[in-house]
This record gives sequence, C-alpha cells and structure tokens, in this order.
Amino acid sequence: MPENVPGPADSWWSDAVVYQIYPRSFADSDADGIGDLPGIIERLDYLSQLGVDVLWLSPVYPSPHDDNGYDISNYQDIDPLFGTLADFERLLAGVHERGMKLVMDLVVNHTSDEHPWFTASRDGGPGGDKRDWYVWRPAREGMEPGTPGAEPNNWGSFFSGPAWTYDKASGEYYLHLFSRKQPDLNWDNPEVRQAVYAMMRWWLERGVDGFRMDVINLISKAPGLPDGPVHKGSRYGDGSAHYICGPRIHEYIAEMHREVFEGHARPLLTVGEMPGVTVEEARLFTDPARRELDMVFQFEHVGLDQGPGGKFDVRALKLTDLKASLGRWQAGLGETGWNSLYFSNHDQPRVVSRFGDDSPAYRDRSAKLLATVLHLHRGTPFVYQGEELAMANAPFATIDDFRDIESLNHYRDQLALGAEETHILEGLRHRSRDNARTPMQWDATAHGGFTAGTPWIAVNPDHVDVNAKAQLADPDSVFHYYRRLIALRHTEPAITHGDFHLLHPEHEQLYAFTRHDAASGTELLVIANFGAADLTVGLPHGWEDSETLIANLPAGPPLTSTYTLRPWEARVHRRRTA
Ligand code: ISL
Repeated sequence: MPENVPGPADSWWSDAVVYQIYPRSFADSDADGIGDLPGIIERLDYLSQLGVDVLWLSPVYPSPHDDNGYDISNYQDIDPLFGTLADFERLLAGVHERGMKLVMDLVVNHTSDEHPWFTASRDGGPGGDKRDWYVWRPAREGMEPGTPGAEPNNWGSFFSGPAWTYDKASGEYYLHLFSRKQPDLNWDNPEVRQAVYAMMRWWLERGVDGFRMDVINLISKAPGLPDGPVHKGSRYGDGSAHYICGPRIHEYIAEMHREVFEGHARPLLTVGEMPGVTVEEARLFTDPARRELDMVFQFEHVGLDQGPGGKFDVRALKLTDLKASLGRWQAGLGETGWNSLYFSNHDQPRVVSRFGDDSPAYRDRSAKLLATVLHLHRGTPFVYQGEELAMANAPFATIDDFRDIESLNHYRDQLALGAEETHILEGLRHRSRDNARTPMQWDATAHGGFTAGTPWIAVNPDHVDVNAKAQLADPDSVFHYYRRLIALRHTEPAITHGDFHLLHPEHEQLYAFTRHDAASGTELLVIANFGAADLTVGLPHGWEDSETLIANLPAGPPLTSTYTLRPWEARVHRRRTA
C-alpha cells in the first residue's frame, strides 16, 4: 500500500456508527402526516443521546414520490413536503453542533421522469441535445414498436414488468431498471457524469459530509444491452449480469472520486449500495489505495432466507448460512477493504421479526442479541430508525394497508398470473418494504407521537408498548443497550481493529467468534444463543476470569469450558493477551 494511504481501520469512520433516517416516517412537525426536516431537528437530541456519529438521510429532494423520493426531479433543492433549503441548513447546523455528521442519499443511476433532463431528452426526440443522457433504443428488430415483446431486450424491472417503456411520440423505448418513472441515466455520456459531479460538489460546498450512493454498481451497462436468461416462473429475462458491476464501473467510481472527493478538506464518508456485488469486487471498491469508495452495502446475507421464487418467497434462515456468509465477507475484505454492517434499512423487513423473536417474551432480548452480533463484527455498523427500539414488522391485513410501489406492483402482477391472494399477502407481510416504513414510535399517544394528523401509512398498534419515551425511561431497554453498544465502539480498539475468527461454524444455534487486537493486547469473545431454548456450549479455555464487556442478561456462572446460555442470551467478554 502506498505510504500516504492509510488503511481502512485508521480512517475516521472506522469506529463510527451511522444512523439511517427515512424522513417520510421519522417525525412530522406540520401535521400533514408525512415526516419532515423540522421534525428531525426536534429529535436531534434523541439521536445525540443514542451516541451515533453520522446521520444518513434517505432522499429529501423534490420528487413525484413514485418510489418515495428515490425518483428525484430536482437534485438541488428540498421537496416542500419535507421543508426548505433553509430548514436543511438549520438541520445541518444542528447535526454539526452536536458533533455528528450528515450524509445525503445520492440517487444517480436514474432520475424521475419529471426531471428536466429527462423531459428534454424525451421531448427533444432522437438527435435532440439531451437524447443521449438516457438509454433510448428502438424496438426489437422485426417487431412492431409498442407491442408486447417488442421491447429492445428482455430485461425485467426490479418493480415487476419490463425494464422498458415505449414513448409513442418518438417511437423509441427508454430503459428503467426500477419503475417507469425512474429512467436510467446514460453514464457512458461524459456530460451526464460531469453534471452529476457538479451537483455533488454543490452539496459538499453546503457542508454535507458525504453520500450513500443508491444502486451505484448498476450505472455501467454492458454494450449492446444483451438479453438475459429467463428463470423459471418469470416472464422477463434477468439482465443483472449485464449491469451489476458492468464493464466501466471502476472507471466511473474512480473518476467520481477524483472529480468530487480528492483532496477535500473535511473528512467525508462514501458508501455505495451494491445489489449483487461479490466479495472480490467489494474489495476493489473499498481498497483505499484505489481511491474509489469507503465502504459498500452488500446483499448476500439479506438474501439467505429467500427461496427460488424471489424476494417474496420466504424461507427460514439457517444460522450456519448467515455465519458462513458474514464470515466470508469478514475474511474477504480483510485488512484491505472495509465492511458496512447492517441488518435493517428502509428496504428490508424489521430484523427482530426476521432473524430474532418478536414475541413479547423475547423481543427485547433477541433485538439486543442481534445488535451485539452485528456491531461486534469488523466494519461500520448502520442502525435503521426504530431498530434501536426493537420495532417489529407491521400487522398488515389487506392490500389497502400497503403503500410501496414494489409491493403493489407485485400484488397486481401475481393476481393477474392467477396466484392466491392469501398467498401473495403472506409474502408481502414478511417481506414488504413497508414493514420498515411504518412511522417511528415516539410515545404511547395516538399515532405514536409521530404526527398530529393522519399518517401516510398506519403506525404499528404496538406503539403503546414499544416506544422511545418508555425506553428512554428504562435503563434496561433496547435503546439504552444500543447506546452502550455504540459507546463501546468508541473506546474498545479490538472492536475496530481486531481480527475476526469464527468459532463453531457448523452449530445451528450458536453464533460465536473472537476478535483479537494484537496492538492493544486485547481479545474479545462473542457468544450468542439464536433460539428460545437453553444452549450448552463448549468454549475455548482461558475465559474463566474474563470480564463482561456487555451482555443482554445479568452474569450467570463464570465462563467455564462448558457454559449454558439462556434463551437469546448474548455476551461479549474481554481478556488481556499481552
Ligand atoms: O428492495 C429491493 C427490491 O426487491 C431491492 O432490490 C432494492 O430495490 C435495491 O436494494 C435498490 O434499492 C435502492 O434503489 C431503489 C429504491 O427503491 C430503494 O429504496 C433503494 O434503497 C431504486 O432507487
């Protein structure tokens, strides 16, 4: 590694914890039922008390909200739903005053179809000035434009249906990997890239501290846009091999780094969201010597409980799969790259319902266990709003309870294909992104204290028991456990720097590993019982007199070579090795 490039574990963010805010569902100050920036400002002390270092805001830019703001129609303003640029400045100042940083969501694989770039591209027609800013193609050869199957290739969109929409006026199709209101930008056009970099610099000049980059590994498409294989049960081809980490991806990310981040005075954070990224690719993206990104979100571990029928085909998670996957990422990025650590975000079901046990008996305990296991891995942990309260999946009853375009399209298409409604709803109940998007539960009052109006999506009725106010008052709450876990990361070098060694990889109920940091002469032992039954396990020798660093239950007997963990018990022990 060149001398002037620090290793990832020496970077400012190596002991940081990031908190994701989904503004629409965080706090509503003006009673329109939708969260907003002044609402976030009112809750900054809560976040500061939790002790997180960085806030990541999901998109707050002007948008027709076809995909809740991931369809941006103006990159350099704030949607009136959320407030104004002046509110944004107050928010940023409030974040910085409290010693935290603020990271924006950068959505540049696509824009909204209402973005002036796209309307110019569409209305200018073939040969127009901005035509080449998006991906336009004629119908498949020999086919009548606009008829079924005449799309330029067979790719399906992430949100059901084809990845192409026909524009009658010009007789061509535009590509959209997501909704038809999210046309893909053409990154092969250097003008597009420069326009994006200029916009990013504008936000950095306003004082933001970095970007979370939406599906950034999809921006380079294979030349010719070849058809993909058609998997069983699907009407469309899977084009992912032609756009996941496409041929020019590293060139574009490195260029972005040079044009936007290189030599910047303030410490910044860049994290690329990367569906389908492999460990090998992630290592290239996050190797500091290559000057691309600080870290990436990978998706392997959140696909392990998915059957062959896709994301709504729910399977039980095998703990051995989770350990093998996360373990492979720990080893694969090693000393060279850097992991981001997450179980939850605005696209994933609530983790306590998914990998834990959300029954009253074990909800809090299993939420604390999941946090312990995740945060003790090597990497930068991300907490999604409400995770620190053990918020659970919602009791959605009918399709009218859902709001997300992905869920609604899936429901419509599956019904049309003849699937049973009860079966479709069952899949949605487990997997719909709306599970993560029900409003923050601030207190036990109507709508959980989220809004004085009618919330855009129902608040989970369990807010009467599960809410921030109750948890702030209870030193044993999930909130205070997260607070202690986050604080530990700031003081315990073995959490940041220690190597990772998985124990008992074949065990179906025990998640155990050590973290050894030679420099500080410390070793940590993490043991967690993923289940509601007692679990007697064999431990390595030498931990008998170790101290408890953190645990979700009061100490039991000393850690001897056989130890019985109680249901959903998680413990972290520390010993000196030098
Ligand atoms: O949840 C998913 C659909 O099954 C994921 O595939 C998701 O679409 C993917 O992770 C990309 O997510 C990001 O880009 C999308 C947006 O809808 C998500 O909210 C965002 O996180 C398009 O911008």
